[in-house]
Amino acid sequence: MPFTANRDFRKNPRILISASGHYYQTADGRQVYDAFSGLWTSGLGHCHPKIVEAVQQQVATLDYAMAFQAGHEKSFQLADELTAMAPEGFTRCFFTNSGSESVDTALKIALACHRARGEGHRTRLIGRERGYHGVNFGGMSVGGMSPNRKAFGASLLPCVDHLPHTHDLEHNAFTSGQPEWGAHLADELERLAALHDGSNIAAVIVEPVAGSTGVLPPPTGYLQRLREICDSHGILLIFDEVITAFGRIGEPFAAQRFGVTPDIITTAKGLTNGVIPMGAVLVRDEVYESFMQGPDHLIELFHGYTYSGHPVAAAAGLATLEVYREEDTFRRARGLESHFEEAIHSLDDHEKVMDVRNFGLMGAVEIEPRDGAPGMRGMEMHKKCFWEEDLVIRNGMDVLQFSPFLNSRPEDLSMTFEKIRKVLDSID
Ligand code: PXG
Ligand code: PLP
Repeated sequence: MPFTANRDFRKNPRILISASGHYYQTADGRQVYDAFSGLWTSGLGHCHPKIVEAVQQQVATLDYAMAFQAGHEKSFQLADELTAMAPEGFTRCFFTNSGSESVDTALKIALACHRARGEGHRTRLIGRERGYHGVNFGGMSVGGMSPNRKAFGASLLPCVDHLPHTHDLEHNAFTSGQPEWGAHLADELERLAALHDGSNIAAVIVEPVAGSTGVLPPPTGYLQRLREICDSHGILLIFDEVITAFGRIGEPFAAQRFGVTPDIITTAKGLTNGVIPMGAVLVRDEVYESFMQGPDHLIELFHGYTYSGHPVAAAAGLATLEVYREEDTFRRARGLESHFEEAIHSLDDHEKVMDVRNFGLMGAVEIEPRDGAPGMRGMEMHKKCFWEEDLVIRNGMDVLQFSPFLNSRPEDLSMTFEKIRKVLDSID
């Protein structure tokens, strides 16, 4: 199983057999509330009828279309609709099957773009400590989650540096929204540019709000500062929006929420509401145009997946974007933020809680690790919530994470944190 303690899971498996709206049904016949909306994937709720229908129709009409040297209309239509939602200047996209593939695709586009522009010396990639960019070799190399890198240290990409992360409990504990402290940490990029010479750096990749490592909102001014430094050295800025895109922070993309426009955006998850695996990499027109040279009959970008732009995934994507529009999902999500913030910060006073942080509809509660057993209390919280409170939450070690539905009922947000308090009270 992916990122799961397999032997422990076997002892008492948590099996889900169906889902509808905001609930899963378990193998032992219970309805459990999903406070993580899939794995940050299913903001509209599960089995949305419009998306289900679109998938059913598509699979019976065009199940697969040769992806290299042929195509089908829905992938072009989805590309148009997707780039139309993006910040101005984004005109093209490339389809993948996951966030990890989106990240590796984006890094390859950045390197190949510089080369096509005659700047092949730009080979360095810069990520950030506590960044998560998926599990493929490129994403793992720029990522900064140490357990994911531990076994593979000698085989990661060369020429990679990491900015420091911005998480600091001494300055920022219990912050609502963006912390005031920490924008200066972006200046580390200037230091790396001075060390290597900025002209050797291809790209910087960051999550606008780090998700997997426990919801780390960017300090005020931090992303703006990264953009300025990238501009001054000709470095491409990549926002990894696998979690933050599609309304998770109240706009189509985090780029719009923060008013900072990157050069490349990676997405997945919410693109199809999690229904069919699909990701996309969006690029600014200048990036695309860099490739459009040489003879017409030759391939411009040597990259692609058998399932890039898969017809069934494209149909799911089109239906998902339509539902976002019809149900005014992103505005509704924005409207839930203050209630979510209040509900999650109701735990600020709990003796086992070290930090509570939130941005948009992303939240984390960091609990005191048990002496000598880091991660144990977090895992027990997950299990107790599942078996005793009919509530699905996610834990990364001792950080509890919350990804409420974009169309949550306010009372369910309150209920979630009332249950968390109860379980925190009862746990060792
Ligand atoms: N980039 C970011 C920013 C992500 O959050 C990926 C890339 C990789 O996507 P795929 O589709 O290859 O998994 C992710 C995925 C969690 C959690 O609990 C987060 C992710 C996946 C599963 C669980 O925070 N993020
Ligand atoms: N391995 C082999 C032997 C292949 O033939 C292919 C694709 O044709 C791949 C890996 C890559 O698979 P995908 O395009 O699904 O990523």
